[in-house]
Amino acid sequence: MRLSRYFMPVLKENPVDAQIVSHRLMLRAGMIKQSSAGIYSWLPMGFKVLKKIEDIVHEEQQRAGHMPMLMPTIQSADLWRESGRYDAFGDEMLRIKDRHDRDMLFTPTAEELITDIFRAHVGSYKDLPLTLYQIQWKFRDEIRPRFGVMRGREFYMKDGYNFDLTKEAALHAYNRHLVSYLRTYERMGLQAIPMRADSGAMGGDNTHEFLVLAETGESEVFYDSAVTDLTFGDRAIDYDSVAQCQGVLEEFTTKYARTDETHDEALFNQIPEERRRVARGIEVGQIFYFGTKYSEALNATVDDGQGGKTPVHMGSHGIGVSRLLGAIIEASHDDKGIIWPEGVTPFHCGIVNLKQGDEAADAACDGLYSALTNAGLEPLYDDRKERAGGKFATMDLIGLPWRITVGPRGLKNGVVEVTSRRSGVSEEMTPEAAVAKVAAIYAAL
Ligand code: P5A
Repeated sequence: MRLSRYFMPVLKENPVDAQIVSHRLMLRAGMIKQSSAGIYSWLPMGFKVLKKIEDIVHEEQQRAGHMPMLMPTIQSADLWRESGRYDAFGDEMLRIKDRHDRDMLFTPTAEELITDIFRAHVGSYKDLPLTLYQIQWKFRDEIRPRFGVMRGREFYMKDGYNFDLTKEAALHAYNRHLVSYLRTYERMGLQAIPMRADSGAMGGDNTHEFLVLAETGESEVFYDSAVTDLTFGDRAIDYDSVAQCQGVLEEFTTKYARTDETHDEALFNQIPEERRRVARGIEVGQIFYFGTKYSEALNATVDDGQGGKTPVHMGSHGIGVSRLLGAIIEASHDDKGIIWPEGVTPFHCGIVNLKQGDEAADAACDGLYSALTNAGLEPLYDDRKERAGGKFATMDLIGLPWRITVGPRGLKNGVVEVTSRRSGVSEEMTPEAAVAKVAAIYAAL
């Protein structure tokens, strides 16, 4: 993409109403525009990152054996009356009436609807286990929408639902989700720590939230600093293996890590003092096992193979896809702007032409652009007639992990400059070597 043709309405000034850095940077980089409180338009660059995050979520869900589908955003109130949550959800639910005066709502989550689909089509234990998921817009009429996409009213969520014959099988689904979430967040360059939490409106006793540590986080968290040493890495895991998933769960959840809702001061004080941490975190996901709560309420049963009918055991599992943009920026920025992790960057690298209109510089940039594109990468070429300082400031603000700088002086010696956004370190090399270097970095992901 040529920057001269791209719609990226960068703001020069700091927006006054944005209280946290991720919100400020998303507005300044022209990624989002507020349309009303807690509701945003996703401008091309914001949309691109949203899609990259969504792609990672899809890949990791399907790697774990979960099936993608899509449910409507507008639902009938009837199902929610059946489960008892129509009233229980309270003012957070956006209630709508259609022209026939029927009660409808904008989905805040979809346990009821998926259970209705299940009961209509699945009747036998032989069809289990089953895990379905979607990535779909949700609406919660939050009392205090704030921090941009972090606490929106309209937000994008991956929501998955497992159906199993027994509690043991459903707990395996729970563990499998925990493992796949660890992988998912790491691919986005994030450390998200599973912490014991409260199940709130979803119900059930088993639940973990995934938290990214950040001073601006809305949750207060308490943990043993040893949990931050754990990484999932690229270990091979068989998602069907009960033992393997259980092993990872134990590794990642045995040490003390809890949100304030479940914090236990006496237990916390058993951790050696130098490892006790009280901090803040951003909740980027949550997994639940709630047994037969919805299957009993909505009568979702299967024949158990022994002549009886039994309600299925269920859980649900959410990832805050749109919130993740904010969380990633909170975890990865400096005073000049965003620093995208390679896994989610909107463009793989920037090309800065120091002297637009100079024949050699223009030709070298065009050559780099096609070589990078041919290597399967997407460069953003700053071809504007602007001063070098302004071009660097824009690149630093939007945070592409790699920048190739091209100028007449370097070209005389046959070199361009490759700069890492994260370290700020620059290296001179031939244009061919620059393409090979950037291509190799992304090939290794
Ligand atoms: C799990 C999936 C659920 O809704 N039902 C289906 C379960 N869980 S949850 O914890 O309430 O939400 C899942 C994740 O969605 C994100 N999230 C939000 N993101 C932006 N703005 C909001 N107002 C908002 N509310 C929830 C969080 O990341 C949460 O973990």
